[in-house]
Amino acid sequence: MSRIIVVSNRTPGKGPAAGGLAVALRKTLAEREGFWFGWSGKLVDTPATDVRFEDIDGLSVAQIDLTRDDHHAYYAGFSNSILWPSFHLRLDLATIEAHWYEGYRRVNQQFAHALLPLLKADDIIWVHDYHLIPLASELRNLGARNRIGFYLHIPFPTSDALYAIPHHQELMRDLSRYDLVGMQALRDVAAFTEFAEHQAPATLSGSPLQAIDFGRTEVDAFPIGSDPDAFARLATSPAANKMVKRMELALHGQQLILGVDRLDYSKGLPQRVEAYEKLLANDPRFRRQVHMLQVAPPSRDTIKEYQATSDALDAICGRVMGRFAEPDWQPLTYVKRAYGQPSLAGLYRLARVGLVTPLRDGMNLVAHEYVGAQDPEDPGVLVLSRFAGAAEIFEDAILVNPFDTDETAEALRMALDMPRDERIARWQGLMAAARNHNVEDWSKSFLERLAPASARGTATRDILYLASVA
Ligand code: ADQ
Repeated sequence: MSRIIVVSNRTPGKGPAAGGLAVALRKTLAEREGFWFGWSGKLVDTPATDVRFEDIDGLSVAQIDLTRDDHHAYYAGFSNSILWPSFHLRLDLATIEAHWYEGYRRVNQQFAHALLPLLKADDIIWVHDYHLIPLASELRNLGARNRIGFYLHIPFPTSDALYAIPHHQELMRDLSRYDLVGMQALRDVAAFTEFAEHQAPATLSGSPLQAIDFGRTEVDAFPIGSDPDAFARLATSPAANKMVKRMELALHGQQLILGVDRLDYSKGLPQRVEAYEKLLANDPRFRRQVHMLQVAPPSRDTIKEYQATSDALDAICGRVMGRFAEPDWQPLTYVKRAYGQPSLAGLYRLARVGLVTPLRDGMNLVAHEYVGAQDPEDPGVLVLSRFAGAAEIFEDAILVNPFDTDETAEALRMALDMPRDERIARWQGLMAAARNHNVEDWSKSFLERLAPASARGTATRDILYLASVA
């Protein structure tokens, strides 16, 4: 059987804190052989292509170092100040510095040069996420003929947002050099298709036309998930119980509304707290009866837009405290740090409402984890943004428009007032959906589709899109 080579910006670290994705891919690599390739986390002064292999808890990991300047242009620059905001439809938060593209390209070239000598002819390569869109092109330019797949963990943008990205046509051409492109949701595949169709030569004039040929590229939705049964077990583990006991003491019987996110503007955190403020303002019976806990560890905090989101969240949490807190009651707790999975599982299980309201999200694994951790006899309610990929899967959640804080406040009221029978019925639907989309099946189905046609016994679907290159 072919080896699997997983490539991502960072390789998994030591210790048990790995998320579902790392656990599932570790398992795949253990069954199939292969290694995980990525940046070591180390910054150096001169570019290097030498690769260090390391065994990390039984996983074979190959790492390279990057120069400080390249890393800045590639990671904080092109990836997270241009691609991330544009793909999340936040062009207002994008910073466009043309030279970052060169650093982005250079790092992808460096990855390709370092990876190529490690490859066997029949290795299957699985590249992850927006940092590495050009990797297949760079490998193919060096002569690699392997099957190469790409998985986009974040949403695919609408055509308008894509047009705003410098070098977007090169990026689309880069996508066409993969054999398989996987996206989170059907809406992402539809956005990709729309871009490809709008790029038809007939719609443009006055520029030299050149086709981007997607004839050898399959594009499909492969919604990622978690391991909901593992979360169910974790939620009743001693470590989770410890957290539950701590929180129960603090709650004094109040119902818990829980948010768990990286501190990122895509997660809709200020809007979420505003919705909670409206709940308390509109319906005074909830005061002293509910408590909101928002866990949001800082991420990418060297980027100024992230600092601004953090400031906005500080301000609105302060406003809600000032407006509703009493000497002996606080309406909310805001914790800016990460917790281990057992503690999170305990919090999920305790929460009457899982409030997952990103403005836009590829999938959102917190929604999956919340569902997995519930008590089947007395489950909580998932309030979910309709702009998360998870909304395509979780029909039994209360779906909201996170920009409409009145609607979210009303969803909170419904969730808090929901009778147990309805909570159980909804949760059963949610848990079935979470199991149907578990992360292990996700990994298997992507790799099955990426296997050579001879190994699958099916012919590659033919898709041909024409596009123009100005
Ligand atoms: P993220 O944007 O990071 O992932 P998400 O899917 O919610 O978002 O995954 C977050 C993971 O981090 C979860 O496993 C969660 O438990 C963990 N996490 C979040 N807050 C935490 C905290 N305070 N402490 C500890 N752990 C915390 C990107 C895309 C998503 C997509 C995933 C996977 O943006 O849309 O679902 O990749 O493809």
